[in-house]
Amino acid sequence: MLRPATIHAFVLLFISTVAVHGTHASAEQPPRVPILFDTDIGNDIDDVFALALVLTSPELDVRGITTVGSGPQTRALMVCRILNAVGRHDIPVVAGSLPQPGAPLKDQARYLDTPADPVVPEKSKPVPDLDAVEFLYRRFKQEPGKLTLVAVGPLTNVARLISEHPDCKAWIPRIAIMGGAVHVDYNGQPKSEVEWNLKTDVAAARTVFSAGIPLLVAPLDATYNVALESAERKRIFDVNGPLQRQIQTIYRFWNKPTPILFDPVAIALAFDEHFCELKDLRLDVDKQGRTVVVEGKPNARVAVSIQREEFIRWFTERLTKAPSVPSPAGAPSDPK
Ligand SMILES: [Ca+2]
Repeated sequence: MLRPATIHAFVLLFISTVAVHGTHASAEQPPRVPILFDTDIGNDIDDVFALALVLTSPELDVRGITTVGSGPQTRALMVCRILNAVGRHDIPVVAGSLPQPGAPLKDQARYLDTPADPVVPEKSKPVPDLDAVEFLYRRFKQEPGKLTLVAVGPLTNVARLISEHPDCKAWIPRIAIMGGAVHVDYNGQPKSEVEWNLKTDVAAARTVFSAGIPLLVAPLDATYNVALESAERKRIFDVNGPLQRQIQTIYRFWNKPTPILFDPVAIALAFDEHFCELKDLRLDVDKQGRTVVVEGKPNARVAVSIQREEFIRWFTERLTKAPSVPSPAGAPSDPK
């Protein structure tokens, strides 16, 4: 039988061991990358997978999500519906203001008509009386030099931010973009191609690429081949957690078989470049929306290829996880 003094000593040892290991563990974790995420969720399916990657990546601290493209309010409702299902009500969602270019929303918006996941009450709503540009401006002003903007749709909101608030250029350390095509087309062939995001708002793309803000670009060169085949889709959907159920529901409305994970590559690049080969290039956007390599000081860190198998394996593994917990140091409680 242990004497009380011995038990006391064991308790003290246990507490000090936990404290030391706890401190040690947190000291080893690299700081998370704070991002603002601008998405045209609702047309192609890859935005849904990109949002899922955001939510399952503990390396990221998402401070807000904005929507771009036609029907921005509907797109914001889709984002909120996904956040509701996974309990991430801490993330502000703000719709872009009209007019917005781009293809109208069709089948995927029917996701909003499906019954909500019954275990989670509806809480997340788009922030009222605020548009994406004003929200982004306020966020960058609050934390100058700190926030990476990840843009995976047409660059309409980003260009408006830069044009309407040129002072914010100094506060944006970098913009990660899915867009453009440097050396290949959608089939990976060495052919000139106008990529969809840039084509949808060429003027906006020209504004952003000439703004002088450092760019991190995932063009077709590093994305055209990242197909999520049936075996990987099954692995993700079979998890059947709240997040995976949302993805699967929207995927069914998409009505096509094989997603190409264009946008998730830009998300991954924001915190881990090792899947891609990167080159520092000077990219211009011509009047047709083509990305052209020109002489001069590089304005973009460009992913020119990707280790497809490794990326798909990593991505699939990650999407079988539950979403990350909300950040205690995350978005301020006042969404505006
Ligand atoms: Ca997109």
